[in-house]
This record gives sequence, C-alpha cells and structure tokens, in this order.
Amino acid sequence: MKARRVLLLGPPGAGKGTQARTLAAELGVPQIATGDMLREAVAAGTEIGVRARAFMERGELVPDEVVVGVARERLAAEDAREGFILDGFPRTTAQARALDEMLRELGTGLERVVVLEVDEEELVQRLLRRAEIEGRSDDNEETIRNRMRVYREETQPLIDYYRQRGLLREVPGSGSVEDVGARLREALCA
Ligand code: B4P
Repeated sequence: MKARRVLLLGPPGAGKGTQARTLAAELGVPQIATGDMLREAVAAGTEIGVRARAFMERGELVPDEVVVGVARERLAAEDAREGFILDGFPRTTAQARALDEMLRELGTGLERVVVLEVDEEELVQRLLRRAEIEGRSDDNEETIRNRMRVYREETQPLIDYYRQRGLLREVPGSGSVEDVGARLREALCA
C-alpha cells in the first residue's frame, strides 16, 4: 500500500515542490508547502508575511514559532485527515519535534520520509534558471548559496532523526522530473 502521510526532505531546488504537486493530486491529499504559504502571506501583507519577508529574502529560515503556527493550522484542516504531502516543513529539529507533537494530538503519524538528493552545483543551476522564469526574490546566487549552507546546518540533521525511526528513504533527485517521480513512488510503496 502507498504511504499517504508523507514528508519530502531535500535541499533548496531538489524538486520537493515539483514532485509534491503531482503526487498530492494523484493521492487525493493536500500538498502542504510552508514556502508557498509564506510567499502568499508576504504577497497579502499579513502580519505573518511582514515577519517572514526579510528572512526569506536573505535565504534564512523564518523563525520556528511562525512556521510551526502556520503548519499546525493547515494540518488540522479537514482535508488533511486522510493524508498529506509535507513539502518544506519541518526544516529544523525544533520543527520536527513540534510536528511529532501536532500529529500525536491529531491521533496520527508520518508513514514515510523521502529525501531527494541532488548535487549542489546542479541545484544552484536549477534555481538560477528558475530565477529567469519566475523572478523569485530569493533565487539569486548569493541567497541560494546561503540557503544551501542553512540546509546543511539546520535541515540535514533531520535525515538521521527520521532514519533512526525507520521512516527514511533516500531517492536520487537527478534526471527527468518523470524519472524522479517514478523513484519517489517506489519509495512510498517499499
Ligand atoms: P521553498 O519554497 O520550500 O523553496 P525551495 O526549497 O527552493 O523549493 P523546492 O525544493 O520545492 O524546489 P522546486 O521543486 O520548486 O522555501 C523558500 C523559503 O521559505 C526558505 O528559504 C525559507 O526562508 C522559507 N521557509 C519555507 N519553509 C520553511 C520552514 N519550514 N521553516 C523556516 N523557513 C521556511 O524546484 C526548483 C526548480 O528546479 C524549479 O525551477 C523546477 O522546475 C526545477 N526542477 C525540479 N525538478 C527537476 C528535475 N528533475 N530536473 C531539472 N529541474 C528540476
């Protein structure tokens, strides 16, 4: 049986968002992407958006208490009862602990964590290409390098956190979007 409560981990530009979108549609569960939610809050000028903006533009993580609040509300929504694809949350150990607690309160838990692995130079090239297409303010080379450093320091430790619990599968994230998607789906069944 395919896992339906899934977390996608990986460095910036690894393809979490790209894969989460199609996978969520296929499984009929919501994609919960804190990056997208924060960008919407920035665009709408909400209180959360005002707090998040400067961190995002520097390629820093938005403070845990802000992101945890956003994720908690979304996960408690009716449409997430039967499953969800978490994309970009958690990104720190404190967020991972908060997620454990949230899911425990909701009487559920993660079934699978997949880390998409891509070489850093390829990631930088992908994000610079995206900058030309989408013009995201955090997709310039200096900020991208900072996001990679933040990933190594803050988010990579989560790989061991989930490996120790037997939830982790490592999936190579290079190749076509379709090939990566096929590997990812296999990792959800295995
Ligand atoms: P995110 O929006 O999560 O940004 P990301 O890591 O850059 O995106 P992703 O890995 O999803 O890449 P994508 O599929 O789009 O976060 C942005 C910022 O928000 C963070 O820096 C932080 O400030 C803040 N934030 C978010 N969550 C937070 C949290 N939990 N705590 C604190 N702060 C938080 O792919 C990238 C590009 O590659 C695309 O152009 C895509 O077309 C291309 N691509 C994808 N797959 C490919 C493939 N197989 N081959 C070639 N190109 C591919």
